[in-house]
Amino acid sequence: MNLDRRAFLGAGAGAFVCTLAGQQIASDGPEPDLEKLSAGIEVPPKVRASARQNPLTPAQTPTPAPGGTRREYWIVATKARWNIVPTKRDEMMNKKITGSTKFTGWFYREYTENFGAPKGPVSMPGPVLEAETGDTLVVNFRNDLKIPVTMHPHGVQYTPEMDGAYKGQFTDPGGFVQPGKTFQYVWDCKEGTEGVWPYHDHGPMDPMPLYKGLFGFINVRKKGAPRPDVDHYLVFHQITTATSGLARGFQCINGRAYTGNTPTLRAKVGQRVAQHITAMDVNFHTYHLHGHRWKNAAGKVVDNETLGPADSLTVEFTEDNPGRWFYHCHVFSHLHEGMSGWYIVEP
Ligand SMILES: [Cu+2]
Repeated sequence: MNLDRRAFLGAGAGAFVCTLAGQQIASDGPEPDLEKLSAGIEVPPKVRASARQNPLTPAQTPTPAPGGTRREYWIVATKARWNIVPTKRDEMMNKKITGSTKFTGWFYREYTENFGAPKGPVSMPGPVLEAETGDTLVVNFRNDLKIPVTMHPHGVQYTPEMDGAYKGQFTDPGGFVQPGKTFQYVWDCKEGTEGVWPYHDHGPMDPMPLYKGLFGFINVRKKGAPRPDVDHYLVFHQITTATSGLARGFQCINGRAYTGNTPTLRAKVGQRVAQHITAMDVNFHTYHLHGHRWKNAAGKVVDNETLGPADSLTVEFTEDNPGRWFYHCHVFSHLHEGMSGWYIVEP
């Protein structure tokens, strides 16, 4: 085990988050050198063998169900500079946020067919992968980062080869996509997989790439079901000092912290609104929305629901209350470090 003094103090004093290549990482400690750490990880045998062949695997494609569609995506893992608090203000407390808020984030970025060109700017979360029950999701993934990363889905149906998870010596090629390489994931959205699910990196450096922004949503809609008028997607997570190298940590929604920087959600009275929330760190969070209420899974009317790590929640209601509202995590320490936003309803 090779710890420099700063890393050792960080690991000893801080909140433990993971052990990578034998090094303990503290979430509030210094930023680890992931490239250096990952260089010490042995390339698993099945990955070594596949690297000599065409790495974009000929799909062992599950056929879409009758009437189903093959939904193909082209996604690149990439890095870009990212500002956590672009306005430098917290509109909730009407207060200035001082100090540096920029770091190098990691992103799943959607491209046009055959990795032609980016479809838009980088985003946190990555693109929403949309399907209906009976469809097959085909995700062509290229890793432009300098360490092995993956895409691991929740909720949908897949074989172990399509798991996108590092499993030591048992790792399949999709669980260790090396720098510059591609892999084709094929996931089945059969009946019973409907819902909104997270996807995220599950490679050998998991969860640090996820902390840097490698996460997104899959939305499998039930075929034929009426669509909401508005879908909102929110990820509750933290960007820690070990993630960013910044002097302090932030409690974030979609990579941004503090009201006015986090997504400002919008809807109109009369619209059917669906809000999808997941949590992606070591904490429990709650989703609280002012001026509104909905039925939870047990049928009880609530306005605040708890999310554990990687839980996903869909809140649905018909909008009936115009005005400027807050949505936020009700863990006060999270709220006051940035985990809140505006929800603006027009009459
Ligand atoms: Cu929280």
